[in-house]
Amino acid sequence: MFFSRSSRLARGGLVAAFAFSITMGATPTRASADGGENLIDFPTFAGASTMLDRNGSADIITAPDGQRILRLTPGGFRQAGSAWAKPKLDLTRSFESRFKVYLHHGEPTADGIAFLVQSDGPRALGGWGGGLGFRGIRNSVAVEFDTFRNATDPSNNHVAVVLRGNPDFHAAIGEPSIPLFGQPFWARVNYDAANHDVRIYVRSLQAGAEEELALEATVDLAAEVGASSAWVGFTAATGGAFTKQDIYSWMVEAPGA
Ligand SMILES: [Ca+2]
Repeated sequence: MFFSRSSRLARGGLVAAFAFSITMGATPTRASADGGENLIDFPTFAGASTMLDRNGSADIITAPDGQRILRLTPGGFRQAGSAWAKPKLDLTRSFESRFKVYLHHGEPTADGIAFLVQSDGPRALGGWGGGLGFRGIRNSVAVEFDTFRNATDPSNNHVAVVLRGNPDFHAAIGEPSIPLFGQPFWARVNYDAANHDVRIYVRSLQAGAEEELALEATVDLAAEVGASSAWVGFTAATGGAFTKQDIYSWMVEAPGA
């Protein structure tokens, strides 16, 4: 494993501190105590417009609380949006991606968001509705947070790993205990490159909430996307039911040597 037990515990504390400071509106400090390297660091999306390629309905907007956020869908009919960080991510190294998600407004809830690594390019954008904005991005691995039950879905509140841009098939699936819609939550995607181990954690922002492991899967990211480095970012979509789907913060960190 890449992290020692003690550093894992330390990281958990840092993540908790991060979330708390953001919730309180303070400026967080960088999580560098373990010697990790911040590859992508958006505590908010202020000033991020030149560092993110955005497609379809995705845009950087000002939320009601004044924070600059990444809004993947603004709540319209049959929308799809994607946003990719300009620098590519080295998939032969371990990394951890943390992001704060808020999916809100509209019933029924639809359709959800996905965190992706993909080698199709910075203009990659997939299909609306159950396509979650990534259907058809063939050289990709998606971690989806799906809030609408399509025919091939187990529920309207599931997390899954999806390969080759086909959300009709889940390589691995989990159903977290927290609601993905209606309340903001933190997600953490941890990739251990040596063991090809992907772990997805979620945690409610509610006081006292504990992080839970929503899903663990074995996926060789570089082999799946057919490249040693790839674009990394988010997609989302709406269909006949439509909601606002926002990312408030996003960090990607490589662990220290
Ligand atoms: Ca779905």
